[in-house]
Amino acid sequence: MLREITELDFSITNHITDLDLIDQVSKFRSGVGHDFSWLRDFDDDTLAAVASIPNFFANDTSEPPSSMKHYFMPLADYRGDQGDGSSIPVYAPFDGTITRVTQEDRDGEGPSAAKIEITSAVDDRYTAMLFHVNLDALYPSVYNDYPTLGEIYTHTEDDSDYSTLSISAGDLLGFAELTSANDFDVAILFSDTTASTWMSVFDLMPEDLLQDYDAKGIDSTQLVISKEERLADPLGEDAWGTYSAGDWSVLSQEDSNNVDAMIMTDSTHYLNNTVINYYKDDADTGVSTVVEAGAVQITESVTFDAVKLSDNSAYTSDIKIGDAIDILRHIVAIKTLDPTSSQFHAADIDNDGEVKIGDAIDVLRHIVDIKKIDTFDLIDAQGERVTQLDPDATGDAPTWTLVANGDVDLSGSFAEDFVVAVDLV
Ligand SMILES: [Ca+2]
Ligand SMILES: [Ca+2]
Ligand SMILES: [Ca+2]
Repeated sequence: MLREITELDFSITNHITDLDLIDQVSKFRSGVGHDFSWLRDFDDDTLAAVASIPNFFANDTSEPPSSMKHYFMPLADYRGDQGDGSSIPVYAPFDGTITRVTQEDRDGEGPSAAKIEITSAVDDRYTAMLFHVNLDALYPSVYNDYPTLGEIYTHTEDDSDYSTLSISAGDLLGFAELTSANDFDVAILFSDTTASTWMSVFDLMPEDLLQDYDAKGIDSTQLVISKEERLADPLGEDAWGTYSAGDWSVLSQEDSNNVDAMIMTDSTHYLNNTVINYYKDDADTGVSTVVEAGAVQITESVTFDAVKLSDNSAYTSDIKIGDAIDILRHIVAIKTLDPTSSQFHAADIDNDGEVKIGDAIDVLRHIVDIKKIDTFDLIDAQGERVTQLDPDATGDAPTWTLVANGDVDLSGSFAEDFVVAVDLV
């Protein structure tokens, strides 16, 4: 289920990696890796020493032990024995500036690329931290490293050989270091003058990016374990270091590859449980597509000018005199229809691209039962009528809306069994 559509105070604008290459994502406040909440094991002297270092760590001591970041585990071909440091891209989630780069080791097992910190250009309270990245040569390998902290940490001087600290959302920062490793990780620190706390990148993700996870079967709300849930179900000492399925969400890679288009009946519902038949010049082309929860697969190429639904009970038509009047009003320019609107496409019954008297007559004929109108248009996101299925189309699956010809005021309705709410998919 998609999160309720709400205005985010701040949002990321780009995925941090290519979702087609990812098998699993760990949950915020999971038991993966090690405690990553606040510096509960630091003594007071050390805490005092790090307090003045910007974006050192979260200091919200109300958090129970958990991993307040997300680990991304690539597909099996790209991790562990098959892992390398040059296959899984890491992208900048938002516009910003590199504020720190440190060289990492992985759980004390030796060098493991860089941690890069990017502070937002829009709101500098937000800093993304991306771990284990083999950075592109554009960026410094060390920048603004922490000061030496007694025996705990030794400062490294800045790398002066770099081209830029300026980052745009979607910039390729480098590739995740996955040689003999299973995952890489991402954290977001929210830091104002009084407090700093870790946030889930999924709580900052706008709807269009969440939909890409949704398309892979990921319910993004399940990627965040709330503080209340974690307090009620604390992680034991033995939680760390072993794989636990409950800590991860698995992306479904097969399903998404099979979805070529999504069919909606209105802005909040997908068509469901039926078959679309494709027509050209009033004749059935013989091509049809099954629709399940909006998703269709396109396996054949066809040119068409209208579609019909195989199941007559899916839709209750409501073509009345008011629809004819809407067409006449458009013709005499009393109330013109925007040519990219569903109403216009509904009014253009013969799909010749114009709304004319012949369309009004078609509606009247339907009303007096001389000639039934039972065709629909498929309208793309730009408000254009779709006229072709292309099985070789690449890129994201387009979303098309079904519009009933003749029903200019869009008063017809789909039966409950044949639609599904967008947020339930
Ligand atoms: Ca039409
Ligand atoms: Ca027409
Ligand atoms: Ca109507």
